[in-house]
Amino acid sequence: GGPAAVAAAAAAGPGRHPRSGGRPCAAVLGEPLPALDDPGLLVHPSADFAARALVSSEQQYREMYQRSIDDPAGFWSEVAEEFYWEHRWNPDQVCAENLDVNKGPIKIEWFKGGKTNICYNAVDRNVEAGNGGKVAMYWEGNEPGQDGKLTYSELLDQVCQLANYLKSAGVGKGDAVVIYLPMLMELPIAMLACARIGAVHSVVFAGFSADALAQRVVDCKPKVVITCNAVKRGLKVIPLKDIVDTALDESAKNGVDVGICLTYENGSALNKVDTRWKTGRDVWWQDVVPSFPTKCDVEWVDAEDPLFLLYTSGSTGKPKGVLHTTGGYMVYSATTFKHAFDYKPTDIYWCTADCGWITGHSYVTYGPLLNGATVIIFEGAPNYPDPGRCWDIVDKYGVTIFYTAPTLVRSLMRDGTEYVGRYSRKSLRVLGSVGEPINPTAWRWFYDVIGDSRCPISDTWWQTETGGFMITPLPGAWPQKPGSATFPFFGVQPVIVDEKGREMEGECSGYLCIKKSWPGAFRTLYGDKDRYETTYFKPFAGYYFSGDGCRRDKDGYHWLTGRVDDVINVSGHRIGTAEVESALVLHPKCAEAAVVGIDHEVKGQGIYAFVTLVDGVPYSDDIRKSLVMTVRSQIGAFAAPDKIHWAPGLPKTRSGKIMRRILRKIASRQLDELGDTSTLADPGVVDQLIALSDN
Ligand code: 6R9
Repeated sequence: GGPAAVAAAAAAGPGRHPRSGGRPCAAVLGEPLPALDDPGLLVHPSADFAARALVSSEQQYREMYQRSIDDPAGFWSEVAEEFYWEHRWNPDQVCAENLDVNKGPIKIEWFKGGKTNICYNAVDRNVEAGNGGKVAMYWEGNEPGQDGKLTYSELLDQVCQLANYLKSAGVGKGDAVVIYLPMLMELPIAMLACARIGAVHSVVFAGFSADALAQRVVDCKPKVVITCNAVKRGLKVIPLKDIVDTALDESAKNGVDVGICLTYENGSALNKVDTRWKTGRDVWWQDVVPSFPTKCDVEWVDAEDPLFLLYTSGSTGKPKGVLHTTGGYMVYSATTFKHAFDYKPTDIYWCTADCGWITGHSYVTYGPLLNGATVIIFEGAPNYPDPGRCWDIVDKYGVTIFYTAPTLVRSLMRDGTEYVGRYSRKSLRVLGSVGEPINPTAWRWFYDVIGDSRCPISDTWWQTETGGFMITPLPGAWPQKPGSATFPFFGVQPVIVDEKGREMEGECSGYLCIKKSWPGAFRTLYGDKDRYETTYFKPFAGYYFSGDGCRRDKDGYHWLTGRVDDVINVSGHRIGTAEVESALVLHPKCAEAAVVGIDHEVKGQGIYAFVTLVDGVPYSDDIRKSLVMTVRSQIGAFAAPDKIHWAPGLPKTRSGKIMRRILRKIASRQLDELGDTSTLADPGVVDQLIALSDN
């Protein structure tokens, strides 16, 4: 692999190679990618849709795209002008960057010298423009019939009250606030309140376990943690406050004492009296926040001041705190939202993602509100009380843009069209997909059945690190190919490189990198600049390395083929194999663990764990269950292994490196493709593992 690969291997830590999954040519979910010259492949937007679209032809896109590449400063300045800046950026510092580790430290800066506030732009600006009476959010609870809404004026009042409370609690500019909430309106309210006063929010997905939450709290040392007492998902009540209590005890043992836990009473899930309470630290949201004034001055912050931290998985056990700043992220999340969904002020927009992930940051909260859109916040589970719930919600609110993940599409596809047919879905206009490659079969079902072959699908490729869409259809501008994310967004220069980091032209397949920065790019990994540079910029000097494989066809369409590092994508959630391994080996009976991803019909990928037990411990179903429990409590239920494969020994090289390539083949039962096993210290373990496959 050349110097780049060596650097990357070093970055990934001992015994790991970032591209050990290396399968940039792989098909998605076992489905072969369509033949490149298949004429039936193109799916055109209707003439009517295209005629009304913001970008209505490939020609128009090409001109705008070319301009964005030839004159990024001019292009992005014009976009930035659409927002309110308390102080304009320095015209000669629209963008300053160095993406080449050989030329010094990595640096990305946008709109330097500018002062603004994203909360002001997302909320106040809409009220001041006369749209205070427009609904900003509809909230749909877990139970059908349970709902609420907030206009932009009401949202502003609530954000201000919470912002004032936070200030009174001693939270100031640059302080961290951890938010551990389910999909209540209070979640985006909390994000916006932090942004308003210049505090840095770190939302932790409320499906993470106490240990995972504690780890994040210890890393970013928040002044306040915001949570609620409980949430109901489907028929299950999840006592979030108990989880937070455990996490905060754990953090305190690690030297991080959080002084205040602001707890929203989610009465429909659990009442006050049944909620565990620590007097002195815990405060009921409803007891304090409503008494604060509904006006709160905006803290004007520098374009490059941090906006939020969001932890994501990488190749090693420790989650990475991806840091986004204010100005560039604001401009980028807003403009990508507008174009990729061809947003119109009359749209009703629903993104099913949770605000605990980047999709919920950029495309539930910031992107839509910056455009003055009406968004739906859904607390429940998409198949509760039955698999028709999504379409019930679509009809109830007249949803026009529906943005979701392939895993949900596949799971609803499995439940059959009967539930879909009960609802009209006539309001739908644009569909969207995110989180993992969408296999052509799921794409067709989404398009034909959900969208009645009427709604273009925006298959948006992007990452926590990129802040916003990178490769995405503009729905009215060009025909789509089911399964392809199509072309780059304005200002984005994707390149496909080979092992040695050489850019490939035309039809090709390799590692997806980005040349030049874009406004939404993350600026660092919190507290770990070294890891930032080593993970993303050292593997291929001069480029941002995405960790994904990609193929480009002869028409220039991009086909994402999945991660090429040790990250598994389960239902659109990124999970590091090392994280799961670290969790497993915490089990007292587990000696060693090796985790690989396997194709999974609904989740996209499933987690397959090989474990060796400590000497003399026999494998049993109880052990299996408790191993799975360990992962649930270390990370969260969503990371629970789908399969535990007991391994008396693991295939290792003579230098002790686990050969994951072989484990992947055994896990997917591709036994005739094991390849060369002669370099193993003990080739016999392979046969032994195969023999134990069905245990
Ligand atoms: C937004 C988000 C990022 C990883 C990324 C890639 C996969 C996301 C995709 C996609 C193919 C798409 N991914 N969208 N792969 N097509 N439309 O999901 O962020 O959680 O950071 O995950 O997800 O593998 O590298 P994040």
